Amino acid sequence: MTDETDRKPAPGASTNRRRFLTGTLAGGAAIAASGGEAFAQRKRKPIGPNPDNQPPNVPEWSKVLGDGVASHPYGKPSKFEAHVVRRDVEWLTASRESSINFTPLHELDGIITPNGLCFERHHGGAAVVSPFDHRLIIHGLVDKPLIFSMDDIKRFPRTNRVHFLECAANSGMEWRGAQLNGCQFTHGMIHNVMYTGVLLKDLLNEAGLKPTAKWLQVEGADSSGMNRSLPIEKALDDCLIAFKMNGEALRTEQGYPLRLVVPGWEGNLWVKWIRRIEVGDKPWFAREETSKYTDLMSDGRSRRYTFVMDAKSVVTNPSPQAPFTAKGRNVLTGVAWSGRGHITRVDVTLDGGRNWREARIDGPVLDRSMTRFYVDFDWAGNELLIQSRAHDSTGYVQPTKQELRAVRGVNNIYHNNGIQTWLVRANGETENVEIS
Ligand SMILES: Nc1nc2c(c(=O)[nH]1)N[C@H]1C(S)=C(S)[C@@H](COP(=O)(O)O)O[C@H]1N2
Ligand SMILES: [Mo]
Repeated sequence: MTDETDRKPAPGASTNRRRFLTGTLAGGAAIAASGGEAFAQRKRKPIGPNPDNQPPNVPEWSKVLGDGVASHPYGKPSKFEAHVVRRDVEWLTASRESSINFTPLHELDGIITPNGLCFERHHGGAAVVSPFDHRLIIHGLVDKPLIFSMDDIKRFPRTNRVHFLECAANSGMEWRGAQLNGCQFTHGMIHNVMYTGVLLKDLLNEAGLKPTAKWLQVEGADSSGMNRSLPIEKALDDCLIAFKMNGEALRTEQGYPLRLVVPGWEGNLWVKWIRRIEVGDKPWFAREETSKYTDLMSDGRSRRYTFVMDAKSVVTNPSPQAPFTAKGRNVLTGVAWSGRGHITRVDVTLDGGRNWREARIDGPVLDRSMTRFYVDFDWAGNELLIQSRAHDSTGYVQPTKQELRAVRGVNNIYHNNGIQTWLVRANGETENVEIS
């Protein structure tokens, strides 16, 4: 078996990461300006109302036959939903291949992210991998090294799990203050999907772990390799090797034909296009380009092993990209999640934290999954300062940004789970702000 650990990371991979950091922290003014422009464009709906199609008239679509069943072998969203797309921010990273786009959270409801709208994070672009030639190799501290084809993997017992995947850098641009005007950009490095796959534990047991096995090095088949170190306890606990998302094959962008699912842990460990697992007795951090996934503290020390994503929430509507359009009856909604368990409660304030009320949770409440909440209320047209605060099954309560900064400083971009504030103006216009 060939050992390919000496493969080079994608050209410029580490410099891109550095630029991501400086671009973020230095470019505050530019960020706010371009965010506003993009916001104005998004507000213009591509297709508007037409009174000829409204009562008492007979609308045009009632006068003609619709498309036949052979017209759309694979269905797409209605043309009226063309604005519901992943979006990226051009200045954020130096290249399109080592980059990121964002889930349009403000356009979604329930808890499942549709496959075509799941944010993408690549370090070497999205690899197009043939399932006929793809193999998963398990070697290192095992009794017998194994090579699995896709068919081999699909013969193991399957399991279905709904989990969120959040990039550790989600909300990272907001560490120093409110920056981006829209929850798509402040919180959109997350998706929530039902995975079908097999337990990683079953594949490891098939190879037979040696008693000295402590860490896995996991590698993807894309040009970045995305080598990550995973402790054996987590691998044997609940990790999946998944081949389906929301019932259908993984999308190319999400790692087709095979990805690692690491419930509750930061996104960079969820290796896509997974091709190799080397079992070892120590972590490979020193060799990892992405070992910079550590949290730099104000005193220059860094937090490491910050694998778990703490409880977090965001109000998706209203938000800068989805303002209230009328006074009176309105639906406020959002999502909450925790990498340590399930969401037990979400509080919402409309007046910047003076009064809190418990939001109504609706839909499935699952372990390490997004949970949907609502507040149904009458808006008098007054200014609002909206926040949400998540509680999880460990008793943890989502902190304010001030509380986070007091502990971690501001020289950081990872693991920002602080409470988000939206300012709703009397005309409905909604802005990303911070209050102290
Ligand atoms: N092979 C490979 N796996 C990868 C990456 C990558 O670039 N290559 N990016 C990681 C990071 S940093 C994140 S946040 C998630 C993003 O998963 P998504 O693209 O499905 O949203 O994939 C992870 N797995
Ligand atoms: Mo990430």
